[in-house]
Amino acid sequence: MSHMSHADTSQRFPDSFVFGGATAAYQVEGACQSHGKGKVAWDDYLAEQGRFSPEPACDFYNRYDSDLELCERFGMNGIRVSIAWSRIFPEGGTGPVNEEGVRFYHDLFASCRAHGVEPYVTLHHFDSPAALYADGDFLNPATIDAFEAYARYCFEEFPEVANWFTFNEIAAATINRYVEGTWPLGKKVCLHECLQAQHNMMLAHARAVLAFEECGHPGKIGVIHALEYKYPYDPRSAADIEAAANDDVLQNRLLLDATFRGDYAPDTLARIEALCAVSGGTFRAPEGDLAIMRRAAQLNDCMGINYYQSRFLKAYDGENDLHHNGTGDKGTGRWRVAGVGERALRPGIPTTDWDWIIYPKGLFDLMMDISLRYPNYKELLVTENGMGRKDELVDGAVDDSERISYVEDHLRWILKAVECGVNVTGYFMWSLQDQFSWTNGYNKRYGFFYVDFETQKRTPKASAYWFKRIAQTGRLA
Ligand code: BGP
Repeated sequence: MSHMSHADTSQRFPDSFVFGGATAAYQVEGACQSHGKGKVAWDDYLAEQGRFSPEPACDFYNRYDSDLELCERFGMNGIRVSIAWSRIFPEGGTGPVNEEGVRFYHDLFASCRAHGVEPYVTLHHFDSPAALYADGDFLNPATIDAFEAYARYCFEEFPEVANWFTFNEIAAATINRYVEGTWPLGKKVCLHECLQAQHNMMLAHARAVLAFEECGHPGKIGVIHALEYKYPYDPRSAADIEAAANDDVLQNRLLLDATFRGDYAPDTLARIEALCAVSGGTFRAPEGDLAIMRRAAQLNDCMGINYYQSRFLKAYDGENDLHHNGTGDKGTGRWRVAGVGERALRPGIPTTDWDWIIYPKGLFDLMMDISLRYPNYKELLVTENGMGRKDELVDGAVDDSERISYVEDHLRWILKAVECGVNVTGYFMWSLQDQFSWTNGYNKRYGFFYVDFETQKRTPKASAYWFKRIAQTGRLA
């Protein structure tokens, strides 16, 4: 299913293609509440849960230079990092600046340069400052203002960064918080707050894009979306087709319309309103917001796709039934929301231990869909893709051939999209090194580099050696 014909294996990625690994500040840095950093909502939430600590994660705050050296040794020419907003503005908003935090990022970017690894920098990766988060986060217009000010500060302070992303995964940030309730201050099945927060974050993105333009920053800017292709479980069932369309709007369509159109197509808007009504709320997208978003839609330079899985949807009208598999006990996850749909597994399509459906063709289908529906898109990057595993270090080595197959299959479908004319310019595996996972802690490993969290020793996995050859030759085989 996922393998191309043999003829395709001779294909090359374009010379300028970026091959790298991805990180996020909170998942790698450690130093969560030291060196002047302000709190984020996760700090107290995780402490209360007592399951696992984000401190020191993989200690990137102190070890970034040796990790970048590893990138260089393994042929990577790019890295995704994020700036922790509360390391720059500990109180959130536009309060006093933490100079030590600013220096840290200058040093990090200088180290990237020294190792020939281009930094792709995200301004917000699930880590709004705690005070703003508690005050409604992006449902509160004050956070939108604060985000614009923070973005503007970074564009001016870090001219050495050429590639910017505003947000990482607005869908995850809102669905996990307002629908699944698995993130701090979580609520269950509050669809109207979920979709309103998505709109407000896209307005904040748009305002940051306009600020970028105003600053005359010579680099590129875009946003990163976590996309999943939504297939009807039974393509002949009108009810399943409806469920797939609902989940598509919830996860992808609001955000893609906002990104590339700057407003909502009539059928998107109708479905947003219907979903909001499911939880008894309404949706507000005033003309003033849309005017800003329409201007920004023409200024985005690129968009990142984080792709892990796709979904097969069945119609569902029973009791809401959500269970997040955050332990790796295969078969325990459930996602059934009345009036939206049920995310079902299909026999014959493999899943990870965390019940993530492995379906590489979905990435191709998404890229084709974007290029056809939004012909004004300029450039796509795969900013995350990878496989969570319970990797084990055996005799000083990690055999993760399963991960190699996963990545290889996805890279083949990316090449196929390139062959069909889609402009894809980079691939970042999630993740560079093993790191902290928001709701799974440390037994779900994703990295090229195995991390012993006691000693912080890094060991390249089989996938790192395999990827090195691809990064160096631009060829899959
Ligand atoms: C994406 C996030 C990452 C990362 C990854 C894996 O949604 O951008 O931050 O965590 O998914 O997810 P998880 O750690 O839940 O397995």
